[in-house]
Amino acid sequence: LQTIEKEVDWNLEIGAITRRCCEISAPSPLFTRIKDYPGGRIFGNPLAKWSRVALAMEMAADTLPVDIIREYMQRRKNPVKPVLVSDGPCKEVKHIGDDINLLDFPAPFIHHGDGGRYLSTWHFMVNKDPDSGWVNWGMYRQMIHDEKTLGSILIPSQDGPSIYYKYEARDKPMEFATVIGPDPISALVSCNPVGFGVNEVDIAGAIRKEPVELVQCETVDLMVPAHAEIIIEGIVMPHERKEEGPFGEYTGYSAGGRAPRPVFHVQAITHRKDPILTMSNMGTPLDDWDIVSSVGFSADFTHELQQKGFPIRDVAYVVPQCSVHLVVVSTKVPYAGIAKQIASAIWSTKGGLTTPYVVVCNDDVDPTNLDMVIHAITTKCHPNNGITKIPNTVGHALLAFSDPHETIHNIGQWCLIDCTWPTDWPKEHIPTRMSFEVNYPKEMQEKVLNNWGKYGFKE
Ligand SMILES: Cc1cc2nc3c(=O)[nH]c(=O)nc-3n(C[C@H](O)[C@H](O)[C@H](O)COP(=O)(O)O)c2cc1C
Ligand SMILES: [Mn+2]
Repeated sequence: LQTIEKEVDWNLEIGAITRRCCEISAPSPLFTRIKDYPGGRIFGNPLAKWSRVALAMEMAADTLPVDIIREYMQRRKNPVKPVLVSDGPCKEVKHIGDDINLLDFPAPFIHHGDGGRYLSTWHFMVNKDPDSGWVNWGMYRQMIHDEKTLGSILIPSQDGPSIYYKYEARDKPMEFATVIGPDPISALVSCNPVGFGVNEVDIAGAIRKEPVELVQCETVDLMVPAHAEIIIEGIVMPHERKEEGPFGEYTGYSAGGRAPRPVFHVQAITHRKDPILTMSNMGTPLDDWDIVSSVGFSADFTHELQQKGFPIRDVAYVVPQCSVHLVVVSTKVPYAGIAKQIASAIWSTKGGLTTPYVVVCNDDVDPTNLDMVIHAITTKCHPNNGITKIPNTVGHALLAFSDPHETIHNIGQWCLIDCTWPTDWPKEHIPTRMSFEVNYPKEMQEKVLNNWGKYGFKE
């Protein structure tokens, strides 16, 4: 943590500082003097480093990403129900009705070229399925339109948005609550594609090893974490749209363009005394998304593939270099076609919808080792037979490679990069890896290692 007492401008300066912090792996900044906002505070890049996730999970700060993911998977197996409380810090100050002004918060203008000031970039939206009463948590950016309304991109394949479109089909308004400054684990889980019908709050409880305390909202029939910094409550009307975007996105580009999108009407704001506005700065790696999606997607895909009985070794949503759009699975290959089967299983999950590239390797490849993965792709993937393209699948408006038509219609494109040796090749046709570990007899390896210093090498 780096407390910044020098006055900073909400207009681009906070954005530029938080972006640079991501890129040079600097401490998370806490801004305590913000131009035009006496007393206002902003906390940036909450989980943009692996050490912060480790600390949030009460593990040693230097825990390796692969061990964080394994621990996460382990804890995820035992969901912990929330407990309901009657009051909490998020209720210290209440603004209802005419007393609401979103511009009272120092929402930063984050990237040059953004469509406006984004108030919600480290938060989650709570909403309820009208059929089952199930409640979803999901992090979806929110831009300030004016004192009392926000705008957001509601991508239909996402859980929270799909609920909105159900209300809209019935011509009904939808209640929402935005939770800004939740505990770090609840924020992380709200970014994970846990799937429709699964309670993010129970998974957050599992990872925290302690239930989340929930408190009733003032004006909508929803519960929110009692310890959050700021709660925004209101409704989204059916069919109403207002121009929103673009926004500097997780893909590392400005994305989504400016388009008519749903409008969030605010009815109440409650917050702590002197609340801290939390924010992330999406852009080129690493940022908070790279970390939280590495943890969440890797865990979800592993869970899915293990459930289906695939003989996998490890799954990495490209940990820890940058986790956008590519998953690597290393597996045993007991029969022909397993790579296609694994890719199909991944694409059938919620997270698979935003994972256009699936790389499948034999189990001698450590999927968290990018050098090995690139070596496998360039040497083992047959440029003609090894690549399977699935055209015109599910996509969304933020994918940088999409053409204009695909962007508007949420059309995706998927690609399997199969780096496993074909099972129908004669054994003698399969090349042997020429590496110290694989190629040389064990005795020779030991001899060389034992004599390493004697040869004159320092390391
Ligand atoms: C800072 C940040 C902003 C995000 N904004 C959006 C967004 O505007 N729209 C969206 O569909 N997903 C967004 N995401 C990704 C979702 O949080 C993620 O896909 C999550 O799985 C959604 O929850 P759901 O699976 O319950 O729909 C964002 C993630 C982060 C970290
Ligand atoms: Mn969900």
